Amino acid sequence: MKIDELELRYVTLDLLEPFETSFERETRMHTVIVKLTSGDRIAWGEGPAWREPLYSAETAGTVYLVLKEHIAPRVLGKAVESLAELHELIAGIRGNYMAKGAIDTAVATMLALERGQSLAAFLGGTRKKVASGVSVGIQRDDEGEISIDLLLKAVAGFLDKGYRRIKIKIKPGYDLEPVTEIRKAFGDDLPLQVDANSAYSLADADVFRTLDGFGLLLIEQPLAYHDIIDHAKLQKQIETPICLDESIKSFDDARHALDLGSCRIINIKHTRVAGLYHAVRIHDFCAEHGVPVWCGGMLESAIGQCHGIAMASLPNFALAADLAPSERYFPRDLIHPWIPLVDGYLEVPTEPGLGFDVDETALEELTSEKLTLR
Ligand code: OSB
Ligand code: MG
Repeated sequence: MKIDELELRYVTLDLLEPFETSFERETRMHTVIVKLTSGDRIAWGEGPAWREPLYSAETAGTVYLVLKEHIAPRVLGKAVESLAELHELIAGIRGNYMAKGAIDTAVATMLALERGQSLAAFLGGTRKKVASGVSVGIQRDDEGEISIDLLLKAVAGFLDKGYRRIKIKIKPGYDLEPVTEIRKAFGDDLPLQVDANSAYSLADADVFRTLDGFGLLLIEQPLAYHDIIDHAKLQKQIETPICLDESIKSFDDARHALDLGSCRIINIKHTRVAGLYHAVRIHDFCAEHGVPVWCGGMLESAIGQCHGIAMASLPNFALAADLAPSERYFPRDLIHPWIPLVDGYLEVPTEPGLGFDVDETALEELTSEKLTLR
């Protein structure tokens, strides 16, 4: 497959509701969409890095720049027959995982398309459907005060829609109370997990020891975004599995974390680890070591959701994903028709490539900057 042309687009998507984590409250998603042309075929990639470097060091701006200045010159005009070959071309570029993830997802989708395979089949997926979970942000009332009542209403609404698992965002001072209230309202059987997005330190171990009493599926990224040492110390002090998100940016990060006992579960976001190629390697390594993984999300567009669904069809994606239909996130999205939620599951497409049609009218309207490179 020859990489003939790359079109880069800086895209902003309004969120239906603000999404608040321990690190920010956002009303718009900023992402980069890549359109890859090879002969008469096109395939789509996404690098969903957000506007500010608050989740990781990357932003939509750096993803756009690195694709334009550093990745495109290395891959344009090249013949690429596997994801391994793509990653050889860009391996010299340090960091910039989401920028690499954007080209990786486009190339993976194109390779699948060329072989007449669905992206899921191309990656080695086996599941026919993926359980959909929902990540519920911190809720505020009209006065701007954090509201547990609104949180409980939001959770009830998602459970009504059929979502299979609830994850809530926590931060210091807002942790034991929301978990207690959710358990009171929905019972001990509700599959529930929490995500701290790096808001705590080892000095907060007591909070996590108390959370042990609530039967959580996992505690996601309690400590610093680059840490695996303190997480190992914390994991020794608590029963609930720690799940790493931000800290795992590469295969070696995953290997080191399992070596040290920093976590018992890994959240794989393919774009956080430079794309599907490394995501599958991490999946396989975790499977060999009896460590379950699940597919996280960045509130990416439906294009990125499709890449995630394909990845989450691999066998060791054992927990519900942070993947959901467009209606969960955006008033307008980039595919048409939207992915449906069926009894709390997302069906894995079997058509060649992405399995959904990109809505190029919506894409054009939501693009603030674009560039075609040959
Ligand atoms: O930590 O998992 C996270 C969204 C943006 C950045 C980081 C995270 C999240 C989510 C939302 O939790 C997951 C989703 O529904 O896409
Ligand atoms: Mg997370």
